[in-house]
Amino acid sequence: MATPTGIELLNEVTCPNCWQKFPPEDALAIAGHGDLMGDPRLTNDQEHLRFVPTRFTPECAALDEKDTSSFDLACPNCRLLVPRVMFERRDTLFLSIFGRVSSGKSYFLSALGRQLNSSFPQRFGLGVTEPHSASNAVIRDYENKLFNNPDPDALVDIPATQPSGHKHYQEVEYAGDLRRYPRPMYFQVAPTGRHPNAKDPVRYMRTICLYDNSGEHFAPQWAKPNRPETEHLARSSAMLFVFDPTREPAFIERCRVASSDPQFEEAVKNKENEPQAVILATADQNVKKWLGREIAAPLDTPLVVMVAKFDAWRHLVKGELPSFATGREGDFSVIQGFRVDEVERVSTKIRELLLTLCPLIVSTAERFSRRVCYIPTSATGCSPTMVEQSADGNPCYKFRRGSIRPIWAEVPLLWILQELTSGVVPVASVRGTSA
Ligand SMILES: Nc1nc2c(ncn2[C@@H]2O[C@H](COP(=O)(O)OP(=O)(O)O)[C@@H](O)[C@H]2O)c(=O)[nH]1
Ligand SMILES: [Mg+2]
Repeated sequence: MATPTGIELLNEVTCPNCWQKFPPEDALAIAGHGDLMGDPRLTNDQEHLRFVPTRFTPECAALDEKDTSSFDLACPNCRLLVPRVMFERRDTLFLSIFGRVSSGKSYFLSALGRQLNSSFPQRFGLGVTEPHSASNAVIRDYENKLFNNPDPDALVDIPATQPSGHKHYQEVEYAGDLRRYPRPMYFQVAPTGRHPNAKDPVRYMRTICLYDNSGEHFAPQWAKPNRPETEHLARSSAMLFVFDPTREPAFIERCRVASSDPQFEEAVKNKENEPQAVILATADQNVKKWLGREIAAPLDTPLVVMVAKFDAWRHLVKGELPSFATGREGDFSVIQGFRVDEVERVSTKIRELLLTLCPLIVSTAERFSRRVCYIPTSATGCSPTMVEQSADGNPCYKFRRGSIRPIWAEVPLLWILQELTSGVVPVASVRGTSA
């Protein structure tokens, strides 16, 4: 089916919230008029009313009962917003980020958002747009907090992700049963400028649908396979597990003296550092239950084990990380090539380190997926300072804005993109030149 604008539609749309499949003509419209607030099935009273559209503008926007036009559509099952890009005949990559509480997921997303707007276009000729910008409010807010304070001496932080609340989750009532869905974020990546495929951006464009989770939902007692908060993991095209060395006993032992990061000492005081392999193992079991697969058989879904907060444990791998792209630092006159071989060499090195310090992570990851890549990342490139103790007794960490410099924050996504697509990320040939 084609719309008047020539966009080809899917015969069947998959809702990125409840995963129900529906024909595009069954979509509900979301009212545009300010008086039509609240929908009987949604607990957030800031949501507009959903309705079956019967009248349209020439541009195909639905007209609500107050004659206000709106382009926003919703799923007929869960009534949550489904951005128009999800109706288009185009490959969507679903990516899920998970890991324990405080492992650094929100900081990582903030740094990733930053790199998508800088490193992607500058180095790889990849333009990144937000096809539904309201859905990306959380990541933009994170990015603003961490990077956009004009005072380099300002102390900045990102408040912890709440396991409930409308900012990160959306609630739907099903005959008295309340279900909570993580709010997806949407990006579109397409070749631009000097990218070798820039002449055909539509062919190579990919929509990325990204889920951030509050860590509680991956604790074994919570992550039941029928909880919608975690179901999206089973639907993912690739998964990112954030592993936090500052909460892992073997790393703490090696780093508490050598590293200036206060998180190691804090973890010693805390005493309750449950091995993070438990979260990974729970996710593994739940995903395979969802998919009806045998627990012993690894999936083909790529899994990135992101070993976070690299700035705090970098001495364990003796030195700097190599460049993950061809070309000179800061020289954006030519398209750079992503050095997969170099990233995979680093992955082998990190795997060896993990095998020595927490072998269970490696065995669990490799039972989960046959395509695992171990990638060190740092969202900030520097350690935080503890500025105060919050009311609940937890420390409050902040970073000096001018000292924040992400390390390898875009590498997990580049690796996933080159695993799942071709012609999108320019990949370096083995000799180190741009392809
Ligand atoms: N040293 C260091 N600390 C980090 C980094 N990223 C996050 N943190 C710290 O880890 C804590 C938890 O991060 P957050 O992203 O909120 O964790 P989440 O619960 O997984 O979303 C924060 O208080 C930060 O101080 C990093 O790249 N390096
Ligand atoms: Mg968070």
